[in-house]
Amino acid sequence: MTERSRLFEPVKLGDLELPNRVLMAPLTRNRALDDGTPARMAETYYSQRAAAGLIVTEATQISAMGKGYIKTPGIYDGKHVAAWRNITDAVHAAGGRIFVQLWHVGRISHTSLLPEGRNPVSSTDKAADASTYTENGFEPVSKPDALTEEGIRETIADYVTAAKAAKEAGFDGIEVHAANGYLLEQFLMDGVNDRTDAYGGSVENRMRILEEVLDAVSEVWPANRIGVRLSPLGQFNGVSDSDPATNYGYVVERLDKRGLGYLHMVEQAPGAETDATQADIMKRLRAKWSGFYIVNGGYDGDTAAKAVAEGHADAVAFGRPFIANPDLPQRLRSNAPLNEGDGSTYYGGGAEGYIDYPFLESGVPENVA
Ligand code: 8OZ
Repeated sequence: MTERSRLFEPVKLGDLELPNRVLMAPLTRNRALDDGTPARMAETYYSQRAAAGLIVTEATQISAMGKGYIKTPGIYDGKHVAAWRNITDAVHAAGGRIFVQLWHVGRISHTSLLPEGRNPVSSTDKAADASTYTENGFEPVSKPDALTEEGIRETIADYVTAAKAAKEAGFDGIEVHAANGYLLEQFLMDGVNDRTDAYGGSVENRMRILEEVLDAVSEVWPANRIGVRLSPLGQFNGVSDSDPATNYGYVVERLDKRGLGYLHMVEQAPGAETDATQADIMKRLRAKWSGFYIVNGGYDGDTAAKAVAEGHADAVAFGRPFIANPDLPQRLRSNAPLNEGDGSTYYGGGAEGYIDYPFLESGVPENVA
């Protein structure tokens, strides 16, 4: 077994000092108000988890058009900012650090979730083979309209609005969600993007919107406070790419030139086994990144420590284990048993399964620096 202590060596992420390499992955929990204001109890939820080296919030829509599920939070108006400010204050008071994940779902939405019943937008006008949660339960997503170039410009402006709101709300940084089948991945992946303009065709063109989003939010945040999340092997939400090694090789090389805070790689979907070919692709992509590298997907304490010890990753983001174990770093450090998560309360509901998972000893989060 690799020494678990490798996970508890402090590390610099840009100018931020992380006390450990056990990070909290973004986790959709569907407990926000209908207008996108995070619930009050999110202050408790996030501050309970402040021992994470870094918290990345649940995916948070940058605009009303960026929403794709019921009860997800937003970060684009004053009400959102005020509620998030209370959350970031609570996390900071508990000794933590927190980035907000900026999200636009693209075509993974439903007309009933969008302003004036509008169609979702995407790189394409073809509907995804996917479903989402609406007021009527789990429903197939609606057919999107392909964004016009003007629509792309408006969307980028929405990212800037959200990036500014994130600053006002007291976040330590932002993560641009370009993974898991949502808008930016709908552009990146050649199995979805069927455009013939400057935003489709070559991988250079397909990543243009991501580059423009990053250029735009870099006017608001220093590059080292901006992370990007990718899922090159992802097939979630109806996406596919014919050659992730080559296409994402290009994407990672280009992103590496920006001096970003980090690259956050979703290496595998929950429950999916990565085969040798896929593991090899992820290794090759990793080798193209010179900055801070976060991995996510199916790690436990031992495999995470090994990834850090071998230099595969600087830090490991844990998702489900952090839902059920607010003191996950302490538990991994002491090899303590983990609480089991209750899948029926992952998405939606109240305090149960959200802020009532027990700590090891006391209810007081303690930093593991
Ligand atoms: C689970 C349910 C709904 C959304 C992602 C934002 O996969 C999500 C998500 C996950 O990135």
